[in-house]
Amino acid sequence: MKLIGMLDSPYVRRVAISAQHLGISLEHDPVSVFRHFEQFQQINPVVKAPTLVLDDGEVLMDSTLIIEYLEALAGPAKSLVPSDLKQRARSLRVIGLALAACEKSVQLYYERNLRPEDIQYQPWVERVEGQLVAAYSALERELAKQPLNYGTSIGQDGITVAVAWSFTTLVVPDQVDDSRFPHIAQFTAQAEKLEAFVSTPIT
Ligand SMILES: N[C@@H](CCC(=O)N[C@@H](CS)C(=O)NCC(=O)O)C(=O)O
Repeated sequence: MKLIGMLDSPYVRRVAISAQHLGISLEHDPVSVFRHFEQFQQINPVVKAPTLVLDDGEVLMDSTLIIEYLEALAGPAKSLVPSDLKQRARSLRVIGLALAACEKSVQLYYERNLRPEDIQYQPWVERVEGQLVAAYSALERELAKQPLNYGTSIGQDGITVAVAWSFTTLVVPDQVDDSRFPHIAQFTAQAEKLEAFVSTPIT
């Protein structure tokens, strides 16, 4: 199976790290949705990263759906999401907040880097900035309430939180700082030392 997309995408990176923790080996092809648009189009006409090309040629997209497929392939014993319903709901909430933070960071990055300055719309920018801070504030409260599993027992919640924070601090560093979100920052610093993170560098 081939994972298409650059590791500076938090969505591609969470798939690559999750695959390692699920014990699944993926070939990685770092095709950029911007610099290699036409090459990407040949693989997936929608040009969305991540794209996963299965061995039989089937093409999947969207990180959450790809991870769902990889989870099914790995089997329930290796799952990165708890089976206990209460813990599962908590994990899904954390993942949802982290994915929202990724989405808002991507929107701000695109606004700043793709849209010409003279047609940027400040009320929209402020709305997105507010949503980004809201997502990280809620995550910070979640982590303060109950720490995330770490090390070999890191789950999909921990993977997605760490990937999101590393991405936001890389692309829109002015929006967040460690002192305001200490639990997230400390957790990410630890997670980034894990083998699957180190071997899947963001840049
Ligand atoms: N919800 C999707 C979001 C994927 C996404 O937006 N990826 C970006 C790269 S970070 C992309 O494909 N951008 C190109 C575009 O949307 O045209 C997921 O979880 O995979």
